[in-house]
Amino acid sequence: MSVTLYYGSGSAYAWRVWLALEHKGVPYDLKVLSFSEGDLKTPDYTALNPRQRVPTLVDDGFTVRESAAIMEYVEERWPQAPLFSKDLRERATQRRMIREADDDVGSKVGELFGAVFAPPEKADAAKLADAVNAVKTEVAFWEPQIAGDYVNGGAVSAVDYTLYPHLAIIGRFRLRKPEAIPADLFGPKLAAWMDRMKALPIIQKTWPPHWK
Ligand SMILES: N[C@@H](CCC(=O)N[C@@H](CS)C(=O)NCC(=O)O)C(=O)O
Repeated sequence: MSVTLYYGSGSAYAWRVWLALEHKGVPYDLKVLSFSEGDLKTPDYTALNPRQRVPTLVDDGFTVRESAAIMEYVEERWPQAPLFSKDLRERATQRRMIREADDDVGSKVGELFGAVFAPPEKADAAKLADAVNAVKTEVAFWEPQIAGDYVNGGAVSAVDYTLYPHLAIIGRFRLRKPEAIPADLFGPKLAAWMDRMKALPIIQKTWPPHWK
């Protein structure tokens, strides 16, 4: 069996797949691609992922792209250490959360990324404040949904592995522009969940290399 994950440091989408493989204890080869060196644009990588994005998973010659689809593939291919609930309705809720994490959290955090890392000539304080507020409004949706130590209750799931990478990058924004990111951005439950997630050995092991 040969499993290869094409990954890019700092990509929330690639990180969740790395977490899924680690969670399952699947042996894999991690290929770290560099965005700035053009590794995603090479003909070889484009053949695997015509959209030139990470992540891509290759399992014994079978290629899957799109991180949510990869997670579902990993779950079914290696059923040990489940990432999703066995209960139909709980699973539907998990999939809804994953979709919202990608579409709603991911897009708003992406806008904040653009505002925080804008070059000086494009820096726009009002746009930055709007982006912070949009993230604050979005994360408020999650505060009442934290059901226990992890988002769905007592066990870590695909939802935690999806949401955490989208939010962890905000720590990087804080390093770059401490004054722009309010201390109370996350509610108390979400903040405690973030700390719990960060302390997990699996998160430490997969921490984006260029953030260390
Ligand atoms: N919907 C895709 C999104 C993947 C994506 O946007 N990846 C970004 C990194 S976060 C990427 O590879 N961008 C290409 C680039 O920046 O050159 C998925 O879930 O896999």
